Parts: sequence; C-alpha cells; structure tokens
Amino acid sequence: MNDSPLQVLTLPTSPYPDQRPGTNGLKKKTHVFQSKKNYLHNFIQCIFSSIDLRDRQGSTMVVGGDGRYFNSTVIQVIVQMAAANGVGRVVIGQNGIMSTPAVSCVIRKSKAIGGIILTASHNPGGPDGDFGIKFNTANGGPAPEAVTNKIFQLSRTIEEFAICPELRVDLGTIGKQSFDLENKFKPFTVEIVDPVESYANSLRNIFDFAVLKELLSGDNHIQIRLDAMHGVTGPYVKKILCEELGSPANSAINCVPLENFGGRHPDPNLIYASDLVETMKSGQYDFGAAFDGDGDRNMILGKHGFFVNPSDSVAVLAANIFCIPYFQHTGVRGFARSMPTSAALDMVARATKIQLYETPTGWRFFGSLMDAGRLSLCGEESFGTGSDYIREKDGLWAVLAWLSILAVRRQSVEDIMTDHWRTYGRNYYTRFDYEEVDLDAAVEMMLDLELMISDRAFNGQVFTVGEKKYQVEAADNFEYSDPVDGTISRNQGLRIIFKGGSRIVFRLSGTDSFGATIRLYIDSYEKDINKLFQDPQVVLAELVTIALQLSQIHERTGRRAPTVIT
Ligand code: G16
Repeated sequence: MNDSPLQVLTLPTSPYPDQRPGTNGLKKKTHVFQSKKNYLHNFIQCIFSSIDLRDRQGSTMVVGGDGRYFNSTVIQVIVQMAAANGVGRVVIGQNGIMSTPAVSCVIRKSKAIGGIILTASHNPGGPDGDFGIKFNTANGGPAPEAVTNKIFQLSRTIEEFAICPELRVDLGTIGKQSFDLENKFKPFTVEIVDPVESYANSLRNIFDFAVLKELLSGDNHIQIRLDAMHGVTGPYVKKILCEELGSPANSAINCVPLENFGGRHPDPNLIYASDLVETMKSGQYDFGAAFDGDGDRNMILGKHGFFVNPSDSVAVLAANIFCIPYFQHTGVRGFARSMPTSAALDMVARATKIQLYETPTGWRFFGSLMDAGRLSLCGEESFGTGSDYIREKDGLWAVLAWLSILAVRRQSVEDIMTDHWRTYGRNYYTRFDYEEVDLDAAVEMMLDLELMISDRAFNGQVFTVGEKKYQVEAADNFEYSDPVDGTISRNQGLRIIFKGGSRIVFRLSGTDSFGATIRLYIDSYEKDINKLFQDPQVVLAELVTIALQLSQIHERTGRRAPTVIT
C-alpha cells in the first residue's frame, strides 16, 4: 500500500472521428495509438463511460492481451484510468498475457463488469504492425452493437478523461497490489493472476482429460503438432497439452509469445501458417493445429496436411457432439453459424432436428443466443469455433474437441471428414481475401454491386460459364433480426443465391487496420457420392468467374489475384 493517496486527475482532450469499433474492437496501426495525442486515452475513457456509473463503482474488470508490442504500456494506462473511473478491482494476466477465451472465462468466473483485451487478433504486431483494443461485457463476450455504437458516439464528443497518473503496477508478480486513492474510502486493488489456471480448470470440466492423456501419451498415442505462431496460446499449449496431457515437447512449436510474432502474421490459415502445412505433409504427425495472436482462432489439419475447412470443422463437431462430455451433461440447445459460413452445419442441424441460427459475422451475435439458453455450439468460416461455456471462440477448445472425437472414433482426421461428407454431402467452399485495397474503390464496388443485385431483373438471371449454368434465385444485403431482443443489424454482406443453393457473398472485413479488405465467399453443395473428393478451386471455378465478372474486383482494385485464398 502506498503511503500518501494517489492523485485522481481529470484532463482535457479533443475527439477523433475514426474510433468506430470494427467486427471486434478498434484496430489501427500501432503508431496511431502511440503517437496521436490522447488517442489511446480517449478510447479507453469511452469504454469506461459506456458503462453506467452505478455499475462501474467498485466493480471488477479483467485485462488481458496477446503480448504484442505496446501491450505493457497500454495496460499501465488502463489501470490508471480504471482506478480514476471508479473500478474497484482489476484482474490482469501475469505480464499482461491472457488469451481472449481465457479473458472471457475469467470475466464470467470473477463476476466482472467486463474486460479489455489488447490485441489486433490475427494481424501482425510491432512498431510497424497493428494494435487493437477489444472490449468484452459482463457476459464475457464481445460488446454488442448497441455498446460499440455508444462507445463510438462518446468518442466523437469526448472532452476530458480521468486518470491516476502516478499509479504503477508490477505486472510480473502474481498476487494482490492495493493503492489508496485521493477522496476514495476503499483501496483500489490489482490482482495479477496466472493466465492459464482458471481457464484450464474450466477445460478439465468440459473434456475427459484421462481419455485425452491416453490419446496423446498412452501406448497407442497419436502424434500431434501445434503451432502457437508466437501468439498468446503458447503458454496454454505447453501447460495443458504438454505438461498435463503428456504430449511430447516437440509437438508444440513457436510457443513463446513475441512482441512482433517473429515478424509474421499470427493468422492460422493455409498461407500464413504454411510452415505447419509443409511439416504436416511429411506424414510424421496425425493431427495439426495453429492458433492466432490472441488464441481465439484455430486451423485444423490432418495427416499429410489434410485441411479441414472451418465451415466443415464446426459441422463435424456438431455431428459428433456427444464425444465431448460437457454436452452429455448440458444437452444441445442449438447450433449457429455466421452468414458467410457454409451451410455444412445446417445439414447436421436438419438431420438431428436441432435449431440452426444464421447470424451476421462477429462472435457477439452468438452471445445473445447463448445468454438466452438457445445455443450450444457455433462456428465461423474465419477459423472460429466455440461453445456456450464462455462467450468467445476458442482455439484450444476446438483442438481438444477434435481430439475428443479422435479418441472416441479412433479414425484419422481425413476419414472422419470424408465419412461426414458421405453422410451429409459436401459444401465446397472457398474464400478470397483482397487485403489493404483502396477504401474508396472497395466501398464503390459494394455500392454498385448492391445496386445491381437489387434490380428486379437480376432475379432469375442465368449465368453461363463453360457448360455450367447458374440461375439467380435470390439476392440481397443480409439483414439480421436478433431473435432474443429484436435488434436489427443491416448491411451484413451481399448475397447472391443460385438455384440449387450455391452462393456468392461479398463483404468488407471489419477487422482491418488500414484501407479495406474485400472478402469474397463462395460455396456450393454436392451430394453425389461420386463427386465428393474434388479440389474446391476446380469445383468452384465457374462461380469464381461469375463473381469476378459481376464485381470487376480486379479492375477496380488494381489487383490481379487475392492476397489469401482459403
Ligand atoms: C473477429 C470476430 C469474428 C469474425 C472475424 C472476421 O475475429 O470476432 O467473429 O468472424 O473477426 O471478421 P471480418 O471478416 O470482419 O474481418 P477476431 O479473431 O479478429 O476477434
């Protein structure tokens, strides 16, 4: 405890026009947060101001992050501002490290008012990279649109912020630190906690660790390879998979969180995690997975680099859901996927007569369904999978879920996937990302496309490429009405749906930090058992041609190809 009480100051500031949170949080180039005067302070103040003062007084907040460059500096500022804004207790992962799913878990367990996660997710880090701030509410999930809209409105008119500038926290030592503040009766406390412990306890109650241990280190154990990509998941993988479940040390790589992720994109896809894909091709490992910077995304691979598309991954988990002990106890309340995710999950929902929800992109939309007890398992094409035990997607949970299925079925990843297609049919799927294109060109392209597809003559139009014909059955700008509270979310992506169910979807990403990222999603359902094992790029080539023609994406952006193809 300090001897003299710490000063609480209110300092003047001026608003910035560009602090609108995206799909999940505010992401910008690191230097924007570092060098624009009070840019950081403004946004943090708006987060606190978005919480009703009565709820904030004496409350608990959780702070985590993926360890990227600038994290520790920002945590000190958050703590100084939390104290000055009436928060009573802040729980922080040791050295500022705590994964996004673990923050969600700790918010729920500590009955916190919310949490702040310092991460730009899968975007690169470092002084020339990206920085980001996510805000999660008391349910442990990303702030819903009503809250992020409020934060944005506040950020446009902010005039002052509150801070205790002399307050300094030791982030390295586990334990409690107390601070006396000027004009406050109760001391303000900071608790530095082990980032893994509480989260690992939850996983122990969800999965059968004895079964997983046998799978990973018993007599007939399988070989796995997990790539933490120098993000936050490393310590979790080491402690849970290696130390506790007995997987050998060489099964986990890039497990030390680095401020710049070793100079790479901590993005678990076929391009940015290509090292893992190459290693898996050797056939030495039966199961592979990679995680993103903050540990909420996952990519699943089988032996010889067999790629499990994320849309398929959630469908396989749904079809095998009772291999996971948690669901044996809770039952299954519903499934959900984001609109651009393929309909593979829908096939399982139909067969099992379980309710399926189609939401806009963003995990926050699942949170509302989970809070209402309507949703148990969900996933997104953007490498996110999770369940209602927390309110975030969870990379490690997805890996343990897959391993639970492998333990019960004792089949390879590829056999499980191909069996699945034989039973339910296959949704061929691809996503093209055009990253960092000119924002105006991207917006104009979307506006022109919307105009084109909303013309009444567009419906029924037939597109012929080679021998294939596609007739438009419906086209719209996806709109969602939350079945729990009726909130309407508009402008969630342009859909062109053809007879037979094939789809082309265009969306602008909400997670980029510079320019715009155009996403083009294409899927097509195939149930003919003789046509289930083709290359998606071949099967979908005609639909790609139609999408490129309609959008003129290359001509408008000056690109000749996408940055990433999944
Ligand atoms: C965030 C959201 C996800 C969303 C993803 C992609 O992921 O939490 O729900 O699917 O962005 O969004 P977009 O297509 O707008 O880039 P993360 O991992 O950044 O939190």
